[in-house]
Amino acid sequence: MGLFSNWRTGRSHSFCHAGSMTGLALALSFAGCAVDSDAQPDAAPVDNVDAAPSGLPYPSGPYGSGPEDVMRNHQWVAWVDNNGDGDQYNDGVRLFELGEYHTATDPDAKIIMLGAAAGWCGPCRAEANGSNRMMSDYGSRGVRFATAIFEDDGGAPVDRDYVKQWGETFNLAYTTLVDSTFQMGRYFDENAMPMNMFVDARDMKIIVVTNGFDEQSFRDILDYYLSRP
Ligand SMILES: [Ca+2]
Repeated sequence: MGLFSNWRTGRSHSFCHAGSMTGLALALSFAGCAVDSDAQPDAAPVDNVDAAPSGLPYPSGPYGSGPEDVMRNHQWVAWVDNNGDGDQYNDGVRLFELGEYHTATDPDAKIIMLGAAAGWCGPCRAEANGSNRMMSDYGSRGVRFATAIFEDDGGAPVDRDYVKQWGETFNLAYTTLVDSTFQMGRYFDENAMPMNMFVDARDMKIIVVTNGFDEQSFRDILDYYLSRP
C-alpha cells in the first residue's frame, strides 16, 4: 500500500506535493532549453501557463498542482485521432489543449486520465501495454485518456516522431502528447514513474495524482469516481 492507500480521502498530499516542488523546478529549468527544432509551424508553446489562447471555455484560475486544484489548460503538439477511425497516427500532429476534454466542449467526458511516461521507464511500457484494455472498458463511460511522453530511451526530450513510434509500438488508441518541454514536471517527480493524474472533466480539478503502475488501482479509482452522482 502507500501508493494508493488514501486516494479515497480526496486529500492525498503524499502523492504529489513532495514531488511537485522538484517537478516545478525541473519544468522551469527545462523551459529555456528544450526546443523541438523541427516543430514549426505547429510547435507547442513552451508552457501555456495561465492562458487559454484558443478560446475554448475553461475554468478560471488560480491553478495548482495538487488534489482539488484546478489544472492549467496545457497545450501540446499531439497525435490525435482527428478522423475518428481509431488510429491517431494517420492524421498528423496538431496542437491539442486539455480543455478539449472539459465538459464545456466534450459533454460526455467525466474523468480525464492523463499519464506521463518516458522511454527509459520500464513500468511505463508495462502500463502502455495494458492501456488499450482500460480504453475499451472506460472510454464509453466518459473517461478520456491521454499520455504525455517527455523523454526518449536515453533521457533526451522527445520529438514527434519518437512519440509516434511509442504509440505505434503499443498500438495506442488514444491521444499521445509530445511533452518535449516536460510540462507534466510540475505535477510529479520524474523519478516516480509512471505518473497518472485523474482530473474531473466538469471543473478540471485534480482528483488524485498517482505514482507507479497498478492497473487494478486505476480501475478502482475510476469506478469510485464514476459512481458519484
Ligand atoms: Ca485517424
